[in-house]
Amino acid sequence: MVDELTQKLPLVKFDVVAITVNTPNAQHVYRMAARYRELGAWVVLGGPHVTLLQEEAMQYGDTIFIGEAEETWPQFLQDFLLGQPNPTYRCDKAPSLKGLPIPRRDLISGHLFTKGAVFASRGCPHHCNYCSLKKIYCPQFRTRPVEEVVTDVSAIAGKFFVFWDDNFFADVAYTKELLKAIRPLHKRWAAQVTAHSCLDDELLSLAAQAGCLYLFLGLESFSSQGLVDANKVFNPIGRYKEIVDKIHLHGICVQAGVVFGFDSDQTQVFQDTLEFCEDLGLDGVTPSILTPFPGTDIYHQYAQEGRLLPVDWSYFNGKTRVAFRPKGMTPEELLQGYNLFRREFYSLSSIARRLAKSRTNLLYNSIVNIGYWSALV
Ligand code: B12
Ligand code: SF4
Repeated sequence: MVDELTQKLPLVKFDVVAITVNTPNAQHVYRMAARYRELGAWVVLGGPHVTLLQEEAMQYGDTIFIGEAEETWPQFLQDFLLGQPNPTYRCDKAPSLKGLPIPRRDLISGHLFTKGAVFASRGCPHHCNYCSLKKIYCPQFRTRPVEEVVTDVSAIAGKFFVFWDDNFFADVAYTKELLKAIRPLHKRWAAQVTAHSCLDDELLSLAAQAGCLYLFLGLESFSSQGLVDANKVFNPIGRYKEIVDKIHLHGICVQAGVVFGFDSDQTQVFQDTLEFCEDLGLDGVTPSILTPFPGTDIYHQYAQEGRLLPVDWSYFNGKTRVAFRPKGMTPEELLQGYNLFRREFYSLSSIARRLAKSRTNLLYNSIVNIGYWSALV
């Protein structure tokens, strides 16, 4: 088990090399796959990019996995041991999330992000048009049995972990039950949720009692038209302030996701967004550049309109490059505006203004914000 964020790849001969491919790292993975094939390994590719672009991935792997692999991976291992692996394994029906093995976290080296990752559910009931989730998972939203999630969380050695569910509050009744069950474990955690579910005071109170440190809210845009562009009209812009205040009242920090580059965004969007974020007293923002991942509605729309730039997959990282021609500005203006927003939002003056409003977990919050500031100066 190798995580390239923290480890170097050992370039020696293995029997099987299995790699997850996301769009921004696809070219890199294909290069690594070629090297391992030269060394004599059977290379297996799976993950979002493979599921989205099967024919492309087939050129680089000996076997590819399409979709979820809980049931197809054991089948592959059996076939491989018999010397008859198939070129393709496809998930045709949604695998159950019951009885999943507890991850061997002892095999993970170094990185806290992955050592403390837990999932309670899979999928999301919404259909935002820039999100590839509906294309990479079977359509049904599913949850794991509460007691199995408790066992999984208990197995984490450290105090902190992240629920990496795409929408942790998607099934409110299930989440409430789970929160009550993890409360006695006395851990601290974070999760990604949709803003409107945070109008539920009982849910927030249970989250706080169960050790929630911060919630990641996909606010995405402060313009109604921006949310129409994103097919995310369930985000109640008019109630953002009420929602953020409620979360803070429960002693939980708010990290917001914001996306720049929607069709209605003009260059003024960066300054406007900064003012909104400061006004809300947001503890943190993860800004992204809109990215038309293959398989998404916006990918098809921009392809039809001739707005995809002739660039390779490394441009699809949402952080340092632009992969399409926005409507209301040039690609260069989008990248510059995004960078300006990051610098301004994590400037010392903005940090001071925001934390004075938030007054939540001030020690933790100051350390995180100063960390961002020092990374940018
Ligand atoms: C956790 C996470 C992160 C974490 C990763 C932490 C870590 N070190 O693991 C962080 C925050 C760092 C991150 C970063 C990014 N992420 Co991310 N992330 C996720 C998230 C929420 C969960 C992934 C996960 O672990 N799932 C749990 C595992 C068990 O399931 P799975 O990955 O879906 O895999 C299943 C199948 O795909 C298959 N499978 C997967 N890999 C393989 C490999 C083999 C060999 C086999 C057989 C099967 C197989 O089997 C699994 C079980 O069924 C997903 C959303 C999602 N739900 O998938 C987005 C997601 C993967 N991320 C995405 C993106 C865009 C990014 C970023 C570009 C964001 C950004 N702008 O910075 C970066 C890029 C990182 C990179 N270099 O690739 C997109 C990818 C889209 C795409 N086309 O590639 C996703 C799908 C989100 C989305 N809604 O679109 N991410
Ligand atoms: S709410 Fe989040 S996870 Fe769900 S479809 Fe929209 S962007 Fe994807």
